[in-house]
Amino acid sequence: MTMLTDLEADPETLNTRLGIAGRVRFEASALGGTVVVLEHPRGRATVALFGGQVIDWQPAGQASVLWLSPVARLDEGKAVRGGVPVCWPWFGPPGRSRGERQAGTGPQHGFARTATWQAVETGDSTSGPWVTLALTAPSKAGKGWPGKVEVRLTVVVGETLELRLVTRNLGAAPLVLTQALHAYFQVGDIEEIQVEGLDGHVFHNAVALGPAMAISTSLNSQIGAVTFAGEVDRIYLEQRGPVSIVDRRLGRRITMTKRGSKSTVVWNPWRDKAGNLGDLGEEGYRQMVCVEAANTVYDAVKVPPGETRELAAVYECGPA
Ligand code: TA6
Repeated sequence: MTMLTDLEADPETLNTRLGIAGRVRFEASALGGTVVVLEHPRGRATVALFGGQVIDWQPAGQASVLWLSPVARLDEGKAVRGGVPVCWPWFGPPGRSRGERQAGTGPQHGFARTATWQAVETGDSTSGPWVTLALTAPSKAGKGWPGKVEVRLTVVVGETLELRLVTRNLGAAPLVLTQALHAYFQVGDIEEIQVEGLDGHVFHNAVALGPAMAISTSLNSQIGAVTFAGEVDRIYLEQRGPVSIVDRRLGRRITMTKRGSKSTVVWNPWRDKAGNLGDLGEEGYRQMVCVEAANTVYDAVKVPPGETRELAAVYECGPA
C-alpha cells in the first residue's frame, strides 16, 4: 500500500495518467511534496496533494491572491498555513464543534489538511482546467475519523478559482459535519482593508467566547463593513451572499461567492497571537486575512447514508 501511495504521488506517473498538455501538470514542488499546476490563459493555480490544499492562485497579469506562510513546507506532515486549507470533517476543536455532546479526539480543524490526497481525475472544461482529489478512510484511521466516508475536492481555474468539497457518506449511520474552506488572502495592509457583505449579520465572536463548540446566545451584530484594528475571529451566521475584500492599497477587490454554507468566518490573529503561532513571518499578520466558506456548529451538515453534500466557493479578483 505504501508503494502504491508513493507511486500515486510521483509526478511522472501522475502526468502519464492524468496530465493534460498545457493545462494540467504534476510536479515536484520546491516546498517538498507533489503539486498539480492548473494553467489557463486567465489564471494559474497550484494545488498540493498534501492537505488537498490550493497554495497559489494567480489570475493572469496579477500578483498572487492567496497568502502563503514564508516557512510553509509540504513534506513535514504539519498543517500548512496559507492558501486554502481544507478543514474537514470538523471545523475547530474536535467533537463539540460538530454539535456532539462529548468533546471528541483528533486534531484541530480535522484530518484533511494533514493527509495526502489522491489525484483521481482531471479535465478541461469551458470554465477551465480542473483536478479532483479524493480522501478516503486510511487503513489505520485516527481517533475521531467519522466511519465510512469519502471526501472529494475539485479545483477549477479560469476566469475564477472554484473549489468544490463533496462529502459522500458510505456508511449506514448519518454523518454530522462541520467544515471550512479556510482561505488566506494576501492584502496590502490589514489596517486598510474592508470586508463587505456582512453588514447586519449576527456573529459569534470567538475572541470573547472562544471557539464555537456549542450554539451561543451571546451574539454580536455587524454594522457596516468589517475593519481591523486588533484580533478578529468571527463566525457570521445565516450568511449565504457574496463577501468582498476591498483592498485599495493593492487596488483590488476579491469576492467570494459560495454554496452549501451559512457560516462565513473572518480571521486575523493580530500581532501577539501571530507571534505565538510562529509561522506567519515577521509582521506577516499585516499581509493576510482569512475569509472562509464554512459550516460551523451553527449550521452543521447532516449527510444521510448514501448521500452527498457539497460546500463550494468561487473566488474572483478585480479592480477595487
Ligand atoms: O478560522 C479561524 C480559526 O478557527 C481561528 O480560531 C484560528 O485560531 C484559526 O482558525 C487557525 O487555526 P490553526 O489551527 O490553523 O492555527
